[in-house]
Amino acid sequence: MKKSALQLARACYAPKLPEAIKAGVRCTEGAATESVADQKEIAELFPNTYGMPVLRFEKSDEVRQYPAINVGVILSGGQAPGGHNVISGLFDGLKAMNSESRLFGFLLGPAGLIDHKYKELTADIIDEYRNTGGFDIIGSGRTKLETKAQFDSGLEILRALDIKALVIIGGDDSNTNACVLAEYYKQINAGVQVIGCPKTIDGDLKNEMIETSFGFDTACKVYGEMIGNIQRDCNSAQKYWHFIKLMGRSASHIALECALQTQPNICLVSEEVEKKQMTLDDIVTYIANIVAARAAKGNNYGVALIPEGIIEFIPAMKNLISELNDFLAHHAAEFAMVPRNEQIKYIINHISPENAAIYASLPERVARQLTLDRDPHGNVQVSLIETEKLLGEMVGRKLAQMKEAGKFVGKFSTQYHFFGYEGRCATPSNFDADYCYSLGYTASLLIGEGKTGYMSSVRNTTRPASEWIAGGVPVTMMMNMERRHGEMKPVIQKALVELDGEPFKYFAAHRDSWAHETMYVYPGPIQYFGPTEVCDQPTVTLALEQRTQCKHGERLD
Ligand code: FBP
Repeated sequence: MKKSALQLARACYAPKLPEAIKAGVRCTEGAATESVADQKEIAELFPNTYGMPVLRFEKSDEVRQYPAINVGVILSGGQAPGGHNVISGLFDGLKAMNSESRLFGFLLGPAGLIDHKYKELTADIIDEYRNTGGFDIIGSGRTKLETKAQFDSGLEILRALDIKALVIIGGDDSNTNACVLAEYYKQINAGVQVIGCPKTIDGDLKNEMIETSFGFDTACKVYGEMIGNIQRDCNSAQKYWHFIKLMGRSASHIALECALQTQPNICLVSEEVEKKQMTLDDIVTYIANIVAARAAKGNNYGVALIPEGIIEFIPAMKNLISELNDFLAHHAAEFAMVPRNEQIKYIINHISPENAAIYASLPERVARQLTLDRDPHGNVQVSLIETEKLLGEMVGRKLAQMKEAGKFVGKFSTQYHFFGYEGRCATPSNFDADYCYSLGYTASLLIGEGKTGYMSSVRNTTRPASEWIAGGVPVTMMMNMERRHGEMKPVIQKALVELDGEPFKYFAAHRDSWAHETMYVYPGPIQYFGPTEVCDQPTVTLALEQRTQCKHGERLD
């Protein structure tokens, strides 16, 4: 297959590993752990995997023999740059322990395990995919691995292939399911270890022991480049307001990181909207006031970042969506029969008066988008709702009123963008290439130690890779009980943007000057070769969280 010059050069890149795991290792154990909340309930649900210690790998001169082992790997959920390097790190780690070990990839996500679809990942296949973006080496999928029947079906193929360990690369839900699977296989003595790896561009699988999920770094850098380009265009023509929606199903980490990288005029943060109980009108007024203030200085242009999930954080919209979810779940067939031109009226007549009033006030396109097909979990698919257009149109209406009242004296022309899929399969940045390879390699070491119910963990990531700390964190440690589909379930706590965290505090302290002055920063494209301060920096979010200096060091004080 034809390859670009960068693909060829990138294939030769040797990802950096923590010094401690480059050769022989020994595994040290910390104290027993507890779940972040609901300790009693989680301990009862996970009698075999609860309370295990945090593990750390340290350098050792001891020469150890590891038996050959067959291992399976699954990519679960949305794509994130670096998945192929997790697999290549896992492969190299297994081969370094015993060259007879074999790796099997289950195809198109957890469904591959359940339906027995797999392929062996040999050295030539792995070499094709080193340092590349995407999940196409084996594909990914969103099938939820959660029932006993699925676990038993999986066990049949694991036994047939003599697989003794399974690595699940996924987000919070997939790792929760990995932990349930680990517990079940241990309980029935299946002899299969299960290890998780933290993936998602959304950046919401993180905690004290998992500093960041992989893919967040690259995806944000891709979006940061594109936002910077738009800002240059905007600053050159000085005639448009650009409304840019950014992926992130729930948390606003991506939008916030992009704002820290590019200093746009506006960035909404869903978690703040919820905390301040803002209405749609509050948000529209906030944006309109900034547009008017810039216009008063002759600046009829600007850039506004909008997190994809914001709609569900506006309390009134959240209620409306939840009533629509319920209503459509029970009346899907009836709704499907309603002629298109009567659908909006039909919904208004069938939901509560307060939600009907909000629904009726929405632009028709958005009202329709709220009734589109739900995802497999019954949730509205936020990536299909054009929130950027909703806000842009409502701001336009508000400005027209302000103009009549003599409070707006400028022009307001809009351009709309949605950045999401563009960044999910990008060639991993050096950070993600190194981080992912280290996560995969560490997963192989956890397998070598006979561990199960652990997530591969690589910490100290704002330091050079050689100083990174590799180990394992019991997944139960990250869990709490949450209501899901009307039932209390053990799940990994989702990490939303913390309003008292350093990244948001830095943003909040600067956003007014970014709004009223034009202080755009242009990050430019990801650089793979060159000086370390250009190529190897972590995200601004991570740098601020770890309170270290980063590429914008002088701006972070
Ligand atoms: P994961 O949480 O599975 O990593 O996926 C993240 C994400 O990219 C979200 O940002 C986005 O809302 C969603 O996936 C889109 O899903 P799909 O790929 O099914 O359209």
